[in-house]
Amino acid sequence: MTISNSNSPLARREALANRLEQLTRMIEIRSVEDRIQKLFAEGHVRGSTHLASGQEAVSVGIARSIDPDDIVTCTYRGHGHALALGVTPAGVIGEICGRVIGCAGGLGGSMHLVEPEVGLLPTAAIIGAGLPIACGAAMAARARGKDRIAVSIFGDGSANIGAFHEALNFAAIRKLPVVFVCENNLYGEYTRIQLSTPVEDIAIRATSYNMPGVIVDGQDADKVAEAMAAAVARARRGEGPTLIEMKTYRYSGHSRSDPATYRPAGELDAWLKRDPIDIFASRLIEEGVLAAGGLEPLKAETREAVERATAEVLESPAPDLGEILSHIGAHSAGGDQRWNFWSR
Ligand SMILES: Cc1ncc(C[n+]2csc(CCOP(=O)(O)OP(=O)(O)O)c2C)c(N)n1
Ligand SMILES: [Mg+2]
Repeated sequence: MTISNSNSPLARREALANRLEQLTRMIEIRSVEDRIQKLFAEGHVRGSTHLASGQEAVSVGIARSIDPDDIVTCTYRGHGHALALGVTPAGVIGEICGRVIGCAGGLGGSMHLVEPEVGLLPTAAIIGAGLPIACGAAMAARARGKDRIAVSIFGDGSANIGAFHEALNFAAIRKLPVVFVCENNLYGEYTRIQLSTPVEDIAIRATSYNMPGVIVDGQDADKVAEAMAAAVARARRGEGPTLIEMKTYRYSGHSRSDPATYRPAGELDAWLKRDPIDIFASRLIEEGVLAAGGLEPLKAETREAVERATAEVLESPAPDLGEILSHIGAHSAGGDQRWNFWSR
């Protein structure tokens, strides 16, 4: 039995030190994404949503390598990162369904997940936006004499945005404690990487900014964590940023309206053979942490927990319209200090 069902983001984060919990969290992420897809079909979700099934090892590998006090920025494809960092399934599903139980009280929606307790800044729809913000968070930490680092997670397409280049340049010049993590899933919206990007490996761009550029098998949570540990240690030593490229793949289309018919035949099947949950489960069986045949019961147990969270969400009301103006500024009189990241 694991403690994934805890309602405390911090407790859920700390639980990730445990190998079985790491596997459970990857399964939880997959189950939540599957449930969100179904909630869409059932008409419970407004707008769009961007699933990251297939990329679970990146989320869990990162979350287990950093402290809850560190700061993370990511994008609309951030449900998995939020769960890995500690946001509860009800917090994520509730936010996507626009219910008060959601991690932003139902006001943010799918692309604006947030949890100050575990350092998750509000996720952003504007690609590349999180990179300079991570630099700012790192500068703030340094100015306050804190040991905190910032991690910015973004996609391969975002590596063609000006903010990517400005942020890497600035972080290198100032030796900022930032880890730039590019999730290279081969596509930016409906465009294959070769049609938008003249290099095969995003990591090579680190050379221009005189920082280490590392290519990692993003389907293997241990390899993700190993690369993260080196980059995090370098950042904490004051030696500056690292660019890590995670080679990974999203099983679904860009967003829920995209059937991904632009993918070459056989590509999805080839990636499914290197499924991050299967890879990690096999390793845990080898290590004796998981019983042979233990994966399916764990999946069933986790799916049930996600189902219970979904039921809780569907019982939760939508926020009052008047709430829209309630979190405009943490610094304003009566502002809710829970959202004031900068006082940390
Ligand atoms: C500044 C900006 N330009 C364009 C868009 C439209 N847009 C949304 S997602 C996307 C592709 C991003 O691809 P990638 O960075 O590889 O991330 P992925 O969706 O694969 O995780 C684009 C161009 C945007 N959101 N922001
Ligand atoms: Mg991409």
